[in-house]
Amino acid sequence: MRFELLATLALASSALAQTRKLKWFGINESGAEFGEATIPGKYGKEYIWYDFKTIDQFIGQGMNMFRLNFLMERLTPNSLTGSFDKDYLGNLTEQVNYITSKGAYAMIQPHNYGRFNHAIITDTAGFKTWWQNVAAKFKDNSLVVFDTNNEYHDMDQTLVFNLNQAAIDGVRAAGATSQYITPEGNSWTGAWTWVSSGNGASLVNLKDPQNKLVYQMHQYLDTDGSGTHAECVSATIFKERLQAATKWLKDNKKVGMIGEFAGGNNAQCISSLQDGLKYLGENSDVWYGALWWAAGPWWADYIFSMEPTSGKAWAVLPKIKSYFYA
Ligand SMILES: *[C@@H]1O[C@H](CO)[C@@H](O)[C@H](O)[C@H]1NC(C)=O
Ligand SMILES: CC(=O)N[C@H]1CO[C@H](CO)[C@@H](O)[C@@H]1O
Repeated sequence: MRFELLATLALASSALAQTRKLKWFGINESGAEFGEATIPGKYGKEYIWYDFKTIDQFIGQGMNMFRLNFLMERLTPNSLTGSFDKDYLGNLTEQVNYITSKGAYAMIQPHNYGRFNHAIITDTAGFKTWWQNVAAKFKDNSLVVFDTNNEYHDMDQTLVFNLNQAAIDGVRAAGATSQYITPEGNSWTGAWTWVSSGNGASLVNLKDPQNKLVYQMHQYLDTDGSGTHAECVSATIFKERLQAATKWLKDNKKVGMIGEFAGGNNAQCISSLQDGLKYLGENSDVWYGALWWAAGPWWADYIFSMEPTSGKAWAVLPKIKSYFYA
């Protein structure tokens, strides 16, 4: 009996390790974009990269995707089409190589809100070149995912479309053909406003010759959806805020992912997180997965910090991780 039980448990845990319900389960690694008021800033003073040991800890918890936050101005300090800063590119590359050597996905994510040096990017040709140059460095690594930009907002919708299309065209022109690309929308790419904001009607027309677009949306559970409060509106708010976007994905035969989500470590938020993740799993034909916001060495006592093992949200992980598995 005892041995049978152990065998059953061993089977259950190996099944847990093998059968993913959602393709992607991961986290935002945040720190290399810190200190944005100081460009370029110094490594270890204004900004920081990510600790490989914590990446191992997350992989040990079943995560398989890391969204690597960084700043475009630090990667190409002079202009969109300028040369790379060797150290910053070296650090980014080292992170990508470490993560993908473990079999996990690394998302290259300029945390720029559609801006460069604080001005909205209007040079779509330059943006295409930026992406072509960046993608050329990673074109042979199929575990890399390219995120066109973090959270466009307060921008002309046609420009947001054009920047996403320029990024896709730049990545493919670099010969990076096997990788997924995640377009993001205007209005902070919110899932709850994906249709009402006009993102859906506009971005449905993006074209990728490789057909590997995964629309990236973000969703927080507080009253204003900003992710700045530990409290969640209700135990079902996550699912409710995903419904219109889910319908849009299905109606248009697209796939999406939640690139940022979080809630405080309290009973209502935990219920809501579980309910929303369950809903994503039930709709895994159109949802590829979800990434927690956030980890990184400098978050201190931030409400959503999942940094192992001192982060306030580290204790949330065991309560949500099973929802990523069948
Ligand atoms: C990372 O950046 C630091 C300083 O910014 C630099 O000294 C170091 O060589 C970089 N690492 C790599 C692998 O390029
Ligand atoms: C929702 C959230 O936590 N947003 C944060 C994203 O990261 C930047 C800095 O990297 C913060 O300023 C935001 O508050």
